[in-house]
Amino acid sequence: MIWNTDETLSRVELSKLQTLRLKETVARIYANVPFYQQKFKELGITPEDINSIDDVSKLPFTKKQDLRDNYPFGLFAVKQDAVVRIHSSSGTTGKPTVVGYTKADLDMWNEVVARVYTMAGVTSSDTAHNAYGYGLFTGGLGLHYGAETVGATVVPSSGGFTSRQLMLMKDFGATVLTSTPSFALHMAETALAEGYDIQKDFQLKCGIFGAEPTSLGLKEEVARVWGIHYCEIYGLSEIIGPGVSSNCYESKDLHVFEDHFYPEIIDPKTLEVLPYGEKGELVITSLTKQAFPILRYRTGDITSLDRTPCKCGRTHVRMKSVMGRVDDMLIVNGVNVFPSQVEHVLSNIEGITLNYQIIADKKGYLDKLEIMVEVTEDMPLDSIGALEGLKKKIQHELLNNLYINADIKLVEPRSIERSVGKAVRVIDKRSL
Ligand code: DLL
Repeated sequence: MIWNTDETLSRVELSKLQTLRLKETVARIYANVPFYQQKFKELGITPEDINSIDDVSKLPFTKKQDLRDNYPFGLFAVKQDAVVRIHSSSGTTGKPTVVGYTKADLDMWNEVVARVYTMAGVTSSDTAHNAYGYGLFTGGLGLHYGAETVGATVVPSSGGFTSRQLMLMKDFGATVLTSTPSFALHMAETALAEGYDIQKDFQLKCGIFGAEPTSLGLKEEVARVWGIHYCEIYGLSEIIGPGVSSNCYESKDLHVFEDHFYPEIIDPKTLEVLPYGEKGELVITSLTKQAFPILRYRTGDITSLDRTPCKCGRTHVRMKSVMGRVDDMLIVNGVNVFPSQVEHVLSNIEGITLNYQIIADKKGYLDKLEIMVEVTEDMPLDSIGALEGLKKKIQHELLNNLYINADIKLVEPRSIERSVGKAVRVIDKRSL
């Protein structure tokens, strides 16, 4: 089923709608946000220069730092009395980035998340157990109201308290699980350790997972261990929260809800717009947001776009699952290391789980990389021979596939601290 016929507009109709909405957004932003007035002046453009959706490339970029520089409400385009909700990103250092919503923005957000649930096959007959964190993070409330919009029963459990969550999931007969992929895996491990029979005790049919980069191996593991259909959701607070894109039953790539969020791919170094199919940084312009409209936001996420028709009937462009982040790349002794690539290599090795942490440190003048990985339950940690063999295999695969030289530390199952929100995959001690 398709939630909204706007998901199937012809490309010509879609382009007309995008043009109309872009012009409205640009006029509103120019009239109300001094930051953008200044940017337009620097580029020598006015709203009259924007006459078609293709003119988006004339507009200025927006970066995370711009939100910080205008903390907290400097980029809002409406007066405070029209703002009905605030969210913010956690940001480990400095000020968080703050975003605001009018009533109309919340309606639009609920609408796009309802599209996601519908893509995953969720209807009013379902019970959705929502284990995304509630609060300033957009995951909890975003997935919550989308589920209510399709009429599903929502259990707003938020993160943490894993044993209690499992009890509720079983007793309430949840058919849908919404959480980060790493937390879904942690829930399954806990369920097994507590003696649940996953297939008999739970009635899950699908899960809607996102908020963190995830390898195909980890996705397959989540789907396998729970015996469910894995649906991916992508989004970021600066654009709306979860619900910017998601995948249908026909494709692993994610339809971007282009009638609200206009995507481009750029080369992060030259800032040049790249053609469809090429990999680069995803940039998004909001087309309908009121409180916090944003032009050409540089997401930092690496992906590519595909405009070929999808069997599901939706015409919206598809993006590949995020392959990594422009700023997540570790440079270790000159070699570029993407955590998602490490995860991919690990996912093909038997005897270990996908619970791992990459620790970068200094040894004299050189960088040193340690990868801590949990072994599987059946791997005897006291068998020195087996462990040495496994360590060598991991080292060999990392070197062969990614040119990474790393020390491997094998640790017991469930010994790496679990996060209730996004998994912490990298600890860079060099910058401490
Ligand atoms: O993570 C919104 C969200 C909540 C998405 C729940 C999906 C589910 P932020 O905290 O602002 O918002 O973080 C946004 O998370 O730029 C990506 O780097 C990453 N991210 C989000 N979804 C995915 C995904 C929420 N499906 C940042 N795959 C984004 C990979 C993702 N990375």
